[in-house]
Amino acid sequence: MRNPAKIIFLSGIGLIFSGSLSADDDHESGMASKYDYDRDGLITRAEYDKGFEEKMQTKLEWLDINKDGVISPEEFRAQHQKEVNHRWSMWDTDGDDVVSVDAVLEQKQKSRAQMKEKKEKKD
Ligand SMILES: [Ca+2]
Ligand SMILES: [Ca+2]
Repeated sequence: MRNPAKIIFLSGIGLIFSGSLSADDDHESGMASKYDYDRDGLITRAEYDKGFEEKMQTKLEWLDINKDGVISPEEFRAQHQKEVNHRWSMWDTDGDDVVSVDAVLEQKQKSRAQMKEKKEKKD
């Protein structure tokens, strides 16, 4: 039987992560400039639609592990599990299966700084 406290704790971390993503200014500005294909400082509906289509295509290709053009529930689960495991390993650096909220926030700040650095190198 699973420990209900741990499950609640994990879903709380998920909420923190998804909430932080939508409020991440660097992430948002990066996405905005990505959609501005002709670099005129404006995003037309056509540019936005093109960006969305490319993003969906990339996501679908990523999900289709065996490249048969079909995404099975197993592929969907496996790819997302891989993502969850990767994120967890970044947070749980000592491998004790527990992370503090501070560690999650610290990791988020690190990712932000890296993203900003990457963006500045590109510009
Ligand atoms: Ca534009
Ligand atoms: Ca497949």
